[in-house]
Amino acid sequence: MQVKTFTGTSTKDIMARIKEELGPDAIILSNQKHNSKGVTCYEIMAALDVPQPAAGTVESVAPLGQGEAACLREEWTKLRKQLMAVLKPQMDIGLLTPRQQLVFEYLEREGVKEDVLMDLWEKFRRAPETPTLSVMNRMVGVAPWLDTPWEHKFHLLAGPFGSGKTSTALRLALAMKKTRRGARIMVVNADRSQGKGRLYLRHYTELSGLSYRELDNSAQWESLRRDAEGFDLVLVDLPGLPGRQNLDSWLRDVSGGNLPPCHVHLVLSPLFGSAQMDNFVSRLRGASTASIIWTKLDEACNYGEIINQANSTGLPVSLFSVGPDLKNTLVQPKDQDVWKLLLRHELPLANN
Ligand SMILES: Nc1nc2c(ncn2[C@@H]2O[C@H](COP(=O)(O)OP(=O)(O)OP(=O)(O)O)[C@@H](O)[C@H]2O)c(=O)[nH]1
Ligand SMILES: [Mg+2]
Repeated sequence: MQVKTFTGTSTKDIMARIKEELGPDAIILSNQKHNSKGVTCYEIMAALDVPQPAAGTVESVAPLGQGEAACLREEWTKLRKQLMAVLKPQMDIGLLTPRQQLVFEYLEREGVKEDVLMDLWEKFRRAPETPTLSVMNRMVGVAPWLDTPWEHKFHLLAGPFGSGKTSTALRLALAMKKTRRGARIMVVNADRSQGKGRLYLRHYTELSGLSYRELDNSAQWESLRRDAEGFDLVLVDLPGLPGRQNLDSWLRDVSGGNLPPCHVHLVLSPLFGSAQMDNFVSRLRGASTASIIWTKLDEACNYGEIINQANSTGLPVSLFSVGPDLKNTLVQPKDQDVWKLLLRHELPLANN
């Protein structure tokens, strides 16, 4: 059995190191908290019941298959639960200021996950004098879509079926046309299903004087970069991916490896539960993922997933969608919008 003691000032960092060094099979033997010169330190002893490879043995590390990755995730979820069971009793809410306590209770009610709350608890404890909102602001990044200097002109909108990809692509194209006078915008439909969405997108883009293309086969994907030469912005509406498909491998297959450098924006809605959301994000997220667009905020009854996904992916929020209509429903996030939504259920105001 391999036993190791991990120390640090943040339980979240320690958990991450345990996962990295010992893997998902590690078990927690003990957990202690010390105070040294006013600083709280944690000491967690973890063990792994796996025989060490004999000295000189070269281990070959094969890439994980999708099933194995899912297994690993499940194991890690179990380990995280065990860790939380050990650590949670230490998260004494009574040690926070009354204002911090109130915020804490609200976030718990919104479905913010325990490990995220623990991280916040630590931040609050370290900064009792700092205004609560400025501590919280560091938890969620924002990259207002229209004002962000994106590196590439190709933007792919990916998300679960019905999450609002097509309507967001159209509204975004219209908003860009309005704010960037003279910008040459192309809207691309990569959804091969011949449903209503395709007609809707074609109809409205053509009506608005925007360029429209369809990507039905790998030859069209191959010529996309050339076709888009005269354009400043290309918005690609992707289909939802069935079953266990993974976006990166799907894109590699359909484009025949000819995908231009691009940003992928995840179009998600808080209507999905936490486990489902984690599943979507693990399948859709890749090296090119640049932001999260949150849709259907008007229909949701809680918003904790916005914080959970910001925490687990590190991705900024780039847009909010607050209704099904074409007009006045797309909002660029500002600093406090996320917190107004979580603490007061106040929808951000659209002005497009
Ligand atoms: N209430 C509400 N409805 C929305 C919002 N955004 C989109 N919708 C509606 O959700 C439905 C699905 O939107 P689409 O844009 O077609 O979603 P999609 O992701 O392209 O769907 P598929 O292509 O079928 O996967 C439509 O009826 C939209 O009007 C929103 O912010 N709030
Ligand atoms: Mg669609």
